[in-house]
Amino acid sequence: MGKKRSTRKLRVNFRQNRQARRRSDDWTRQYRADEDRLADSASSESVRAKGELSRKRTIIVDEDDQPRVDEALWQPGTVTKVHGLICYVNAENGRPWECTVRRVLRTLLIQGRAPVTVGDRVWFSDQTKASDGRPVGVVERVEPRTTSLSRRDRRKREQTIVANADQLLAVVSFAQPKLRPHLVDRYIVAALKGGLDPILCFNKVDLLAADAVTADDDQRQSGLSVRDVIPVFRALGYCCLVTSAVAGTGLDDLRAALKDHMTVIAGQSGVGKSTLINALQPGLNLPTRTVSRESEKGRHTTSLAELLPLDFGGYVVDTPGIRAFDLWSVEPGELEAYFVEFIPYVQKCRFHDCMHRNEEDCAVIAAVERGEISARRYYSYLKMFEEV
Ligand SMILES: Nc1nc2c(ncn2[C@@H]2O[C@H](COP(=O)(O)OP(=O)(O)OP(=O)(O)O)[C@@H](O)[C@H]2O)c(=O)[nH]1
Ligand SMILES: [Mg+2]
Ligand SMILES: [Zn+2]
Repeated sequence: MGKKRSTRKLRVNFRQNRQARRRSDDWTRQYRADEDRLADSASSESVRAKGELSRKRTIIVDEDDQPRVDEALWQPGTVTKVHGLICYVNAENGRPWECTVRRVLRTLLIQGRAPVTVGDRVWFSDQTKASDGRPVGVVERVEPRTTSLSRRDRRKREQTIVANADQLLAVVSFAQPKLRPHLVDRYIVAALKGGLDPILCFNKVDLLAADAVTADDDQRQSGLSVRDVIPVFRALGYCCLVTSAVAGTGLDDLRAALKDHMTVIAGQSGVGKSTLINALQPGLNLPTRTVSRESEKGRHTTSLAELLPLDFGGYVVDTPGIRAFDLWSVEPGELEAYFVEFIPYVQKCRFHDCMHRNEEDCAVIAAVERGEISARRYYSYLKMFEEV
């Protein structure tokens, strides 16, 4: 047993919400109806009626502001998928459970702007009795995250796509869709910001025949060809894998990079993320884009992020392609720290708060002019700077 954790009482505003949810299936609805009754009788929670619309509840929390672990009644697990109100949780023995999140916890998490997400380590209670023997449960507590890969969603709020992964595999393709190195730069920033190690995967190398590849705007601007892109990233110290999921190229290196890690696989729709995972572990049979779906423009083949165990060790999270990965909570002044090649120069700028855009005596700009920093990377920095 670990050290005894200090606890305190927390009052949580608890909104009344009795409408049936269409997205949840029957047992969820049944459970919701029972939840208030269960919670009212639980010793750690007390309910005080406060009119029709809202009331408060007192719960015991520890220093993480989370309900105290009850090892007698709860078991630990990892969230593999979230679909509406349902979280799919793998118990430590690998058994899958369908869980809802206890309402008071959901309220806490929403207040902290961190709803349960894929990769979260949780504690859940067994509610199988209430469901004719199906393994269903209720998430009672979420452990603090070690890392989080987040983006800014359409409502300009943080959306954590995956928690607790230790690396991000940023997948781009040489063609179909065409190579967009700027996206790679963006994924690197998001990974470093969230505490993940970036790995770069350049897929569909089989299409890298002379004229199958067309230059991207970024490349035209800086006069670089597709073949020049990878050496720049390699020189920065990033692991670059060159693969073909259909021809089997580079798969051993990819397997070695993923083994015993928890890796998020991110990249535009259609670059071949799911096809790559299937090539590494054929039994998974993840859906991939087929010719008949080719015409459905803008449609993603993978629609929900999902955590998948790998037989050779480790986990991957397949994610739906995101067209523009909008950075979340990166401050303009913080951005330079995520461009590793800028770091030796930033202290040599004349102004200590130099943003390396048009300031006088900027050492970063001088380094770009001397060719010591890739002009393409520098344009990427400017583009991201305008956004954040
Ligand atoms: N030529 C070639 N085609 C590939 C390769 N990898 C994947 N594809 C094809 O690219 C298309 C898209 O692959 P998916 O695996 O569905 O792409 P995805 O990145 O998972 O896409 P979303 O799930 O929509 O985000 C499919 O038709 C694949 O067969 C490759 O290495 N070479
Ligand atoms: Mg996919
Ligand atoms: Zn500068």
